[in-house]
Amino acid sequence: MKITDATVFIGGPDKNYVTLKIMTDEGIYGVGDATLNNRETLPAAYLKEYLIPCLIGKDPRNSEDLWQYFYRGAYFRRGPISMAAFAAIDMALWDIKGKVAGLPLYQLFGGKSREGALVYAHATGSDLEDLVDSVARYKEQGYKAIRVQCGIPGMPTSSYGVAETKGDNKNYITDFTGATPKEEVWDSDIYMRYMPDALAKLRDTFGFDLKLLHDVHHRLLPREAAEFAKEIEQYRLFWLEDPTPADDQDALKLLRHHSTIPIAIGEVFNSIWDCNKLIENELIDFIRVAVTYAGGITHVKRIVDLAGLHNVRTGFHGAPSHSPVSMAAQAHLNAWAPNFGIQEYLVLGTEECDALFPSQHKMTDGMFYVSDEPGLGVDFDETEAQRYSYEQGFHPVVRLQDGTLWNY
Ligand code: CS2
Ligand code: MG
Repeated sequence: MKITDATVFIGGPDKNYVTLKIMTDEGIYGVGDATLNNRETLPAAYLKEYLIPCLIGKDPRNSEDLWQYFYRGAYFRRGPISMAAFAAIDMALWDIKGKVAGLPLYQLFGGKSREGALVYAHATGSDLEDLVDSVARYKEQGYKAIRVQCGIPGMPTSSYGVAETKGDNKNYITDFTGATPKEEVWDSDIYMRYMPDALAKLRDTFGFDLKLLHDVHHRLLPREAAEFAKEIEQYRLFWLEDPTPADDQDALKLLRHHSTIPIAIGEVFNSIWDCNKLIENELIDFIRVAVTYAGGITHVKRIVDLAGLHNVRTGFHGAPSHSPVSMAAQAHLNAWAPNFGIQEYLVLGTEECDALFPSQHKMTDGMFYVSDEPGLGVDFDETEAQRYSYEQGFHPVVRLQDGTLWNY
């Protein structure tokens, strides 16, 4: 079996999905995702200019050797752009492998460890009252786990993950179109003084059966993160996410001494080397890598297996920027992983999205049920794709009140 061609397309309904399609001489094709949010053209160029020419003529079933060929052959290793490009190839090769075998990918990983995978939605509110309404709506829809992000009184601009206007209950969209980044102002002290009472109000309103998650989004210093984690431990969050940047994998040691709150980190990581110390020292409870950002199924399976040795569960990233192709890959891993935790799931199922990426995967009542179609179980409609084109966007840039550049 040989690879004969491959194409890359950027675009989608309100999204710049980067979709790779690899064709073979037996008529079987595979799809992969290289959507690196707000930098989409870069993995697309890497694929078109460097990687696809090397794929032609190769046997698509040798996905491990091809992963090593691109990772070691790149010389300059790791980084989000190259790992997203490798990820797309890897997902497409696994898709082909599943189609050749006539099996859904979870069967090739070792079969199902569960029927449904728990997912969580993003509740958001410009103020606490708005957030309570948003949580109530998701609870009504059957979600058992909900992330809560709240507008903070006195914060100079809107905080992370917060609807700009009251009652704006669309899923928090992280794509910011525009020629340059929007600038936001952050104050950790204002946040740290307000959020504990907001979480207390949510527990008073919804009780403790509802799984609540909260994303600090890298905003606190390690010491602040330890103080904050200690203060909110009583509200029994399912997890506290990205309390402090983890470029320094030792940054969480202080927090772990002061709080038993479950910690989730990893969505910005792109290789096992970004998180192996966090996992081996059990400084986290959930690893948040995304199949697209972290080198594909082949590499993320390694991370999941390492995590499984150290009581760390999966909590794959699944923000609105994630393509149904990457979410399908994660769905198969979620069905298989013995140390599955939870899947972030922003309602992807719009009519346009389903038309562009037809699949039998189902999300209902806060649980995700993986498709039994061979391979990834998701397709890519090239005719439908002609409706879309790329629109540049940027993540916001964040500054402290004194102008210091801070973490978005
Ligand atoms: C967030 C993301 O979903 C999350 O946990 O951290 O939405 C993040 O803001 C975006 O993926 C950034 O592109
Ligand atoms: Mg996050």
